[in-house]
Formats: sequence, structure tokens, C-alpha cells
Amino acid sequence: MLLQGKKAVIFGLANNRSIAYGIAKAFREHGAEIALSWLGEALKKRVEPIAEELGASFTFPCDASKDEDIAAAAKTVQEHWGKADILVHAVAFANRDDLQGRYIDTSREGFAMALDVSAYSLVAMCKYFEPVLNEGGSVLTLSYYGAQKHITNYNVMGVAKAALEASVRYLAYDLGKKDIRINAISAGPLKTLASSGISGFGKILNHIEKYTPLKKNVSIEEVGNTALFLASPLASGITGDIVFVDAGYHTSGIQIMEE
Ligand code: 0WE
Repeated sequence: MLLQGKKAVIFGLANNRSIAYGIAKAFREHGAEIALSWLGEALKKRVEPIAEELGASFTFPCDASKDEDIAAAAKTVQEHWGKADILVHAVAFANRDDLQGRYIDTSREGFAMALDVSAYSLVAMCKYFEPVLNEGGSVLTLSYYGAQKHITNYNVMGVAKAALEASVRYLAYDLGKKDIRINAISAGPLKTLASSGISGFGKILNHIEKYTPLKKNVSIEEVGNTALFLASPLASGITGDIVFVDAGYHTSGIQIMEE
């Protein structure tokens, strides 16, 4: 039981395929209490049964693009729990049109939207939750390899994830003074609500199965287990870092296939 009695606030769970679901489940299996956010009535209806299934303590509304919502979420958490130990940021959004075609065609508005929701929201969450987080606490966010290398169609999300990863390094200094750690998990591609409807996503999954050292795609359970480790005292010496849960994909250069 790595997280016995710890309290985790999780943003970005949409359904039982969400990476946030894999994380929530791993946390619960190791004794943590959890709280889940939802965005709008449609997602509330999906999140509430999952909250029930997982034995979540409570759910709360939050639009991560609104400071007021994040501030209200911090207040709600404080009213329920007093303090929390873990914050999970599993939130991203870009306009669908900006995830295809040429990056050069990204509009000023589309760029601002992607960076605001996918990168700034982490800064705002850390700011409003800092007084609510216990010493020894841990913040986690999710990134993707497109932050570091060009990936076809990932476009403005790659730039947003690059900002997110740099933010993790800067936030690590600010939060380090309070003995709060912050890290990102760079997950391999996963079939979730966020990736459904991305044209050519099946091709990406096939590519990964062929070219990763482990010859497979990763699961939300594998991401959940790494999140569990990073949130636990086992990772007390790790902050400001990006941990890849990608079956080794990012370590691979030229690969010559035998036959
Ligand atoms: O970060 C992501 C996707 C995040 C995402 C997904 C959507 C789809 C629906 C952000 N905004 C939206 N907006 C929508 O309207 N991933 C790591 C998954 C992903 O997305 C890709 C990928 C991969 C992998 C897009 C293009 C190419 C590869």
C-alpha cells in the first residue's frame, strides 16, 4: 500500500479508457482516497458512475481554462479534506482542425487555445492548489513525445506539450521549496476519448507495435503504475522530470529489421 491515507485530486478523467482512469485505479488499489473533476453535464453523467465504481470521495466541476473554476476546485477540496497530497493534471485540448494538415497554418487563436488549456492550466492548478497540498506532496501531468520531436499531425499540441514539459522544470523549483515534487509522464499513444477521431491514429498504433523495443503499445494500467510510483515516497528524489512510459520508443534511433 504505497499511498495509504493519501488524498489525490484528479483532473481529466472522461471514461474508463482515460489515462486518468488507469491512474485513479492504481491509486485506489494502493489505499489513496480520490476526488474526480468533470467538465459540463455530459461528462458529469459519465464521471459519476465511474466515481461510484472506484469509490471516489467526491466529484467536482472544473473547466481548466477558467481560473475561477480552478480556484473553486481548490476550495471544494479544502472543505472536504482540509489538505491533499497528490494532484493529477490529465488535461489537453486543441481544435481538431489544428491536429491535421500543416503546423504553419495554426491560427493565433488555435495556438492560444491549445497552450492555454494544455499547458497554462497546469501552472494555474499548481498556483491555486499550493496552499492545499501537504509537504511531501506530488503533482503529475501527462505529456507526449511530440513535445520533443516532430510527429505528423500532432502540430500545435507538440508545441503545447513542449511548454508543459518546460513548465514542469520551472514549477519544480517553486514547489520544491515546499517539498512538493512535480513530474510528467510521457505516455505512448493510447486509444482514449482524446485520440478517437484523430485521423490515422490506427496507423500510429501499428507503427509503435512494429518499432518499439517492447513491440507493443502501452496500457493505461502501465501508465497508472508509473504514476503510482511517482506519487509515492519511493520517488522522493525525483522532480522536474519527464518519465517515458512508451515501451522504449523514444530511445530508438535507426532500426534495421531482420527479414
Ligand atoms: O495529446 C494527445 C491528444 C490530445 C488532444 C486530442 C484531441 C482530439 C479531439 C487534444 N485536443 C483534441 N481536440 C479534439 O477536438 N495525444 C498524445 C494523442 C494523440 O493525438 C494525436 C496524436 C496522438 C498520439 C494527434 C495527431 C497525431 C498523433
